[in-house]
Amino acid sequence: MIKTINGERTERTVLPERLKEHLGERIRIHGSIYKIRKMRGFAFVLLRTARQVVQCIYSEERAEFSLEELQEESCVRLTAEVVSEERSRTGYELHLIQAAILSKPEEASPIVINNKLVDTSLENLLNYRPVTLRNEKERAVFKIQEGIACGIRKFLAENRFTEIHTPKIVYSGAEGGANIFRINYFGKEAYLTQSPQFYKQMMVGVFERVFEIAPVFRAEMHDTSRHLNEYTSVDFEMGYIESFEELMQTETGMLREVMCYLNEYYAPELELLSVKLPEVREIPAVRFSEAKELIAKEYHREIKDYEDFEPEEEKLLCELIQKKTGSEFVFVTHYPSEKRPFYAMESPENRKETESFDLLFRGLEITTGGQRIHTYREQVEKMKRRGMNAALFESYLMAHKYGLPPHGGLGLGLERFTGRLLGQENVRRATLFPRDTGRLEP
Ligand code: AMO
Repeated sequence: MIKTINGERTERTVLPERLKEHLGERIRIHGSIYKIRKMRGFAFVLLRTARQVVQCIYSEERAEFSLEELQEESCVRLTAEVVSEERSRTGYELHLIQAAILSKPEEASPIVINNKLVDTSLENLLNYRPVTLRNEKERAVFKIQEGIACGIRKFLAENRFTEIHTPKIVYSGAEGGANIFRINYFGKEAYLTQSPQFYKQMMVGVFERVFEIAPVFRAEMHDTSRHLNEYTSVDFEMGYIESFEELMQTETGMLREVMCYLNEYYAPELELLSVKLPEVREIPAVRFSEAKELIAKEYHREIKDYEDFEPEEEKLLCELIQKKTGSEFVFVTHYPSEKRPFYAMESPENRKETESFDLLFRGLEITTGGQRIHTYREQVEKMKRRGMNAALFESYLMAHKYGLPPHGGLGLGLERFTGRLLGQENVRRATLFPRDTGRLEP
């Protein structure tokens, strides 16, 4: 390989996605040996490349090396001829000529990773993540997750949002509750951020519309199928809104774009995982109090908690809305003030409710959002009513004190959304290296 002065690489190695353009040619390609299947007189050798598994044929007549030199999970650079083959998934296959072995594994993988599915417990799947993720279907989950994030970025950039990067070590929690990680910051108490809430609001005063896709931390004490201790939060915040419904409209547009983006650029992974993407048309909206009553009436359930949903109620509501409207998404609006953080704007017509919403998708909350209080006086008063010491939040309240437009935003859990989209029950399956109460490795 020769590197030219302007940094372009000149080499004969062909990218796997361009193999089709080289039918009949002798090429070089690199990857890992995924699977060797010996047949009578020849062998199928599957080469795992960055995105696809390429079918190769080893035959003694053609190859200038012995099949014994190849080992599963060896990294290799192969020389081969690209031959048209209808029976192969890609429409071609590689006839092997030479193989340079770049590395060999010390041991065989403790878990079989080269079958269609990794047939093991969730525990093992996560314990051996660096290898189990090499399975074609396992890694496709995270390719799709990449596609979701790219679709979101594309939509937000096109709608004049500025991408920002806010600190993860913070002086205070934004979301309330006990689920905050404390850290020792040079002798001072500090925290890992629960959300970029304060900073995205401050940045509305700077850029008007901002977004961030970044990790946040929640010291959840219980192990559930939907809680992680570290997750990726997709946050946006927009200024000069006239009502919180604008936020819901923006999220609807964003989800529509994500589906288009996945369809356009991630078809191989969608097919591999047999994913049926939901149609995003108008998303129905129902007030929280009405939703509670609706579920109680339709399913003959007693309302135990008037302030929040039980997980089962989220499932039932989604089922009901889908039956009535065909939508797999539903916005629930006007959550009780009691349950929303101090920055939530109360509804002018009923101060016990907030100008806020959640988005539920296939039985699970994936987003929380709403309009915020934007005046200093109102925000400080609400903090006082809640028994908070506003003086401790002066650096946040500086934004309000020196003028902020009416604004609001939302936070979407990337892993929850990915998991629901792919029909997974446990959010850990949509997390590369999950952190939960019992897991700090790998
Ligand atoms: P909230 O705390 O509701 O709101 O979080 C927003 C979204 O983040 C996801 N989520 C989680 N995902 C995995 N594990 C967890 N432990 C976890 N906790 C939350 C959910 C949830 O809907 N600042 C507000 C957002 C805003 O108003 O802009 C916030 O963080 O999908």
